[in-house]
Amino acid sequence: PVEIFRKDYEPLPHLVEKINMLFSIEEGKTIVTTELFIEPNESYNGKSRDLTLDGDETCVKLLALSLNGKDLEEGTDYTLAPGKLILKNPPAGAVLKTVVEIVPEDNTQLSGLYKDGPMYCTQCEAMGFRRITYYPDRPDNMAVFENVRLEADKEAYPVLLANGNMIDSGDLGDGRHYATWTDPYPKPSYLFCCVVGDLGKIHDTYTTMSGRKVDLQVFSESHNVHKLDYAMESLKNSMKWDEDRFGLEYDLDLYNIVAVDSFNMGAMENKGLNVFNTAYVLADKDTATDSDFERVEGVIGHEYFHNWTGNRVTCRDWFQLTLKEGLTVFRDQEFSGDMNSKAVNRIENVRGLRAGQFREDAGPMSHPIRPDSYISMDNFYTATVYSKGAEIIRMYQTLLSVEGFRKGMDLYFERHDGSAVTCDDFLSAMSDATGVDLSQFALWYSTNGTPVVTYDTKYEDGTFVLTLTQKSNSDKPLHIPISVGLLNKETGEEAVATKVLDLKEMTQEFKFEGLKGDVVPSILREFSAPVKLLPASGEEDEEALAFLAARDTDGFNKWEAGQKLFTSLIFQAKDAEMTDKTYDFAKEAFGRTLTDKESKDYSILAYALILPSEGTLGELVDVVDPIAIHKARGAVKKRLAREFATELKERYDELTAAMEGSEFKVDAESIGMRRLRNVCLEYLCSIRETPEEQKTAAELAMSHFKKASGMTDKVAALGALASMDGEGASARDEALETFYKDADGDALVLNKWFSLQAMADLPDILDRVKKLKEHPDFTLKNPNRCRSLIGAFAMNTAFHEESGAGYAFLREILEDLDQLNPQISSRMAGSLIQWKKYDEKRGQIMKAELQKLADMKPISDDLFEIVSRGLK
Ligand code: HT7
Ligand code: ZN
Repeated sequence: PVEIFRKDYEPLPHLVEKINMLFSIEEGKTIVTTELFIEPNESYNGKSRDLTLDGDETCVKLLALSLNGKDLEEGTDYTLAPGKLILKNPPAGAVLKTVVEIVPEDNTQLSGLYKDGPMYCTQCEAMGFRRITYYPDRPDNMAVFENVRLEADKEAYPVLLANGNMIDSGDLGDGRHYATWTDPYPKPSYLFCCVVGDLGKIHDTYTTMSGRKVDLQVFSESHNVHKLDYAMESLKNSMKWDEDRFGLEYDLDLYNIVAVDSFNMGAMENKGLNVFNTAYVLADKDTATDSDFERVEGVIGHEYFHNWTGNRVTCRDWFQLTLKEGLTVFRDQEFSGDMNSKAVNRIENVRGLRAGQFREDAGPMSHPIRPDSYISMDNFYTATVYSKGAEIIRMYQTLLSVEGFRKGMDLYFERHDGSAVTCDDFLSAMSDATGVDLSQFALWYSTNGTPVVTYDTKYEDGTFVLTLTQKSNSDKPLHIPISVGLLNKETGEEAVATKVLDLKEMTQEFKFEGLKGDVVPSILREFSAPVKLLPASGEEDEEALAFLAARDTDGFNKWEAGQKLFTSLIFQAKDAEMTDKTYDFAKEAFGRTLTDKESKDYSILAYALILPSEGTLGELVDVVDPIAIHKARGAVKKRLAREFATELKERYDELTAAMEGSEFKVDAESIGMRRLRNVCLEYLCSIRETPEEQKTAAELAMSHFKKASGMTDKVAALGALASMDGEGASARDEALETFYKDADGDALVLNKWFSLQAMADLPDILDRVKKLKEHPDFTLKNPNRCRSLIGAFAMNTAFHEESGAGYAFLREILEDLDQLNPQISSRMAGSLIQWKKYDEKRGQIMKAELQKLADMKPISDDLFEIVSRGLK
């Protein structure tokens, strides 16, 4: 495997400025013919004039090659090497014609052109185009795809789609037909797409802010067409939002989305032809949970927003990935916040960041948002590039204000529309548009790891002094925006409204004068920077946390204070025993939230009752004992459940009554009510010590299951039932069977059925998962199915069972999976690489399994990179 370095970037000596393509699709064989119009690249000042075309010879068979009508000779005119074709010194105005053969039916990697059920479709990001034909498959070659002609059997594949607009179509005789597409916007090969299949669709239109009518179509297999309406609604909302917030208008006459069952990631922003994993586009109340609906809205927005941040302005090279991904995640987060609740959205995003990105940044895959090297770029579509990248963009907005940020965005598009640029170009636009010096801020792009900010406080005679100290992997201090508000200790009133402090030194003092009395600081409001905030003393002031959990006016920090109290309590439960003092604070916060009848923000109440996840807790200690954390969290959960059993049931019943008879809706209030009621259910079902209690819990969950008004409640009930044993075992088995039957083969519902079982808290879970792996509905070939069973099991505490049987099981799966789909095997291997975080015995077993994978022959570059980093 070859490691590629950011520092080695060189422009291409020639650019393909225009391309024509012909796909002749037949069962078992597709012939791809291309014409590349090649010109010298003026920005190139290197020595070699040869042009390297990327091509994966393991799946692309070269049939013919000619330049300006003349057949080329291997050795004289070009050379072939693994992964490339080197064309000797092409003249200006050269037209290179290539003919290749590929077999999409054999493509299990789901990169390039592949077959999935009744359709052929492409996935080209990051380097899939080279699995279709020979081409400079890198983002700085932006070309006009002028004619893309698709030919296939008319009856089997009536729908022929590619980027842009269709300009011609017709019959070829002999039962075949064709369509020709053109895309006027120059684009890199990773944004190319075609889909050929038997699909149903829904159609709508959107009139843009300048009055242009755009046709919108969403395609899926015919039996799923009734689940496409929410995606269409979300698409129209996204289009309007981008106009209102950023003045960005859609630029083609047609916007197509296609739902695909087998897909490596969530979705893909191909110009004018997005491809979506069915899990992120199909949604109706009987098959999708509220979280699924939220995800559909977010991902539809995300891919749409890429049209400007990613497509119109793209990345110069793959090291700049966060330029488009961090920015677009930030945009989709802002969109979701505006569509629903800002505070809920922030809490959800930070929970995700801590569980995923903080963990990644503390392990062997830690890298800056702009990495310095890679072996397989697919491994760098990470939580760091995406979620931490979005936090960096959010910090620009916090530092420059919403208006300043908008000015920066406007300048960015003014300068770079139609080109492939770097993160430095983005920073310069932000800085030049606002006059703010961001040179120190640039360090965020090159610093890995999660910075720690410690705080110390002092109050004297009306002056409050806040001392902040930062520690990170950078030698020089980072520029960190810290949003702070002060609350009067006596009255709880806001003594100082939220203010952004520029932490630019290693240690810095901030004074607040003229106060009328002592204050409680609310620091890092709205989570203004992706850092860990800790008291300098090492001891959390629990009184202050209890105060903030009750009275903070910042929704995020109010929630955060409660989480910190729960965290203290869980660690006390783990190490020795819960202290009365901490328990009382946590109890007060829990009770107040549970009985808060004023707030209609039910989602916020629900999140305030949920204990920090085991993953987040694991991040706070040097050595993780997953079983001990699981037990301690469970102990706190059960104690609170018993303490508040009456109130929990009251709240549960109240919400049931309030929801009864009302129409099913997917709006913030209805989602919040379901969320809160399901949290109450979860606590109530955790009381299962005695056979009597087991019966009561099973009855409650079973009735919840049977009366469920949609998939959200069904999943909540089955989630509780799946872990029941003893007197609850028969209810568990009955519910699982009913759920399976009701699914009636629906792929996304079956995924839930697999994952709920894989995540259950039962003693024999590994045996159950092994049995499920042999289930006729299980296959390693479908990434969603694979994630739903194997991925979900790797998140279960049982995965870490002391004998190491869980680790061995995963390794065996990875051995098979790597032969089929390296992108998925390398992602799943992420569960083994954190071995240093665990106790000696566990860590050594994990490491030994990693070593077995490293010794495997053959091994994909993707898996090799993860495993070898993991072993270091
Ligand atoms: N830009 C898309 C990334 C993506 C991808 C990357 C590698 C392999 C397969 C992939 N499918 C989609 C998704 C996005 O961020 O919008
Ligand atoms: Zn993206």
